[in-house]
Amino acid sequence: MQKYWDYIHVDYDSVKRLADEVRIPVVIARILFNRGYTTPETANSFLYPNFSDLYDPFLMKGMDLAVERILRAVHNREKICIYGDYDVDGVTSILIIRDLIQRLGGNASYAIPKRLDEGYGLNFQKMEEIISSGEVKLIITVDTGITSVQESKYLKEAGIDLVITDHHEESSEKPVAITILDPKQSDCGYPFKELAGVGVIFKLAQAIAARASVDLPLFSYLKIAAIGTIADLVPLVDENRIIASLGLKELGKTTNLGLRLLLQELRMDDHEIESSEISFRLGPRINALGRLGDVEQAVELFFTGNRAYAKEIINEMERLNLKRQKLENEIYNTVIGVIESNPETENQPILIVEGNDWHLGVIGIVASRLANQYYKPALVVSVINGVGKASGRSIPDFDLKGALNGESDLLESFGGHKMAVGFQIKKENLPLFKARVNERISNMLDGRLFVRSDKIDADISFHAINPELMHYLDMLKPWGHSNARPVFCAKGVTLQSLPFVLKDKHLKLKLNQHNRVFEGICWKHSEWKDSMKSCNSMDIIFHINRSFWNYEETIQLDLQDFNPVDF
Ligand SMILES: [Mn+2]
Repeated sequence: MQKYWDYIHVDYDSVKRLADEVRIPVVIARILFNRGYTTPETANSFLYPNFSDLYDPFLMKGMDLAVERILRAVHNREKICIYGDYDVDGVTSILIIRDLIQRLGGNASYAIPKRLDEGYGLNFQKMEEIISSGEVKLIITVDTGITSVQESKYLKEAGIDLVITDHHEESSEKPVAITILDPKQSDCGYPFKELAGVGVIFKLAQAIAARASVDLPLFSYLKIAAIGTIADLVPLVDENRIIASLGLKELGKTTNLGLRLLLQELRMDDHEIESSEISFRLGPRINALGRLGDVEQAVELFFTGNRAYAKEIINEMERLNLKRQKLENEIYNTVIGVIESNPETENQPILIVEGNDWHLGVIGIVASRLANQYYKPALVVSVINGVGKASGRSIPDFDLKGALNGESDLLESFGGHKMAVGFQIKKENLPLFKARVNERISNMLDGRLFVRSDKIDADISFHAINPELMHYLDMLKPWGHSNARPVFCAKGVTLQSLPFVLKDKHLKLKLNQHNRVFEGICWKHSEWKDSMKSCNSMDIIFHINRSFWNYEETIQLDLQDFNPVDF
């Protein structure tokens, strides 16, 4: 696949000045510069995330009313129902707000719609259940609700108050509610728009802590908020960086029984937790319950004091996560087979694949793997009883929702955002839909294809890779959306010994530059072996990682690409 090495160009004198003023190595200053932190003030607040740098929660539109209504409900002993989304962001939001209400002396039940049967947002069936119970006086939504206009009117008629907290984009009409907390509302002046749903709930907790007479464990909430924030893939900058960074530092020390057992099970309890462990280990296990099982168990895990029950839930998470992987791989491998036997798909600007009765809980993950593998937007359609249900994922800088807007006349339902979409389509409309989408995107791209580019932060010499550099790189963590692992380039590198293939797919090597040697790894690129062996030397681009083996820590270069140099 075609790939570009794309240097981020910065002015050397300005970088040097920043390095001197903040007292950091030039290469670190350069990375900060690349990410837009070009002044000592912004660089320092990035390097030292601080609780006191969090904004005043009352800057968020509607916060006063939300705090007042919740405290009144607790005071009057009204029954409260928390209504949350079925993903990690939703679950962690429920954990915080439910704990908070309990500490205030109130009583809150919670409800989560079923991902497959009920879908995203408030829904009439669940509202009906809550109304007919006859007890609930207040519903607080978390991570959802901003577009549930009809359902909100229904609740109002039934005499139930609604406080909406969400972080998704609003639609043309606002729901009817006591108040709406959502920094993405165009009339909300909150200084940071990119909070996760659980970030909004953390702001609500901060605000209630300021008004209530009960002490609230805001630092414990920060740990939970870090999980939801990282898992929801919001940009890890500004307030999200403070939440993720401070929360992760404390997470390993949690005293919550269920969480502690889960971290132990995942071997995440003996070191400072990395954001990637949340995205690839802890998050998927909570989501597995939402995709294939009963996500309410995830909430129960954090509230139970019963060790045996906690273990049972953790085992169920593990079982469903394995099942999820199996289903996902089956569909993925089928799709890869279809693509490889149709060479023309290589030249199409978007991948659209369909199959019968594919599990709806995993087609989104398959779409995201395809988008990454082929570096083009991918739509996976599962046809069930003549109706196609689709999930799509985009690649950076391409607005998939915008590109599909023009085809909505062919769709039965359609929602999403730039990076992810979901829709339903009648089976008979699929061929026309495919043809139109391909042509539309082709025209947008002027016949070219998407090209993956690796943005390189800085050139580095092997001699500059040392424990001091590692210390400063740690200060730039946690990595995530809008704060990617830095990519370095080293020139004229040679193989110290013959590379060997690991588990049939990875390549392990020893690399030498100016007589300094590092271990290197090429994940999923065992096919690089022959061309590496046959070149005199090469330029490489890589991440610098710590690697743990036998209680020993070494520095490992994680290769992203290489260019043979022959001279
Ligand atoms: Mn969310």
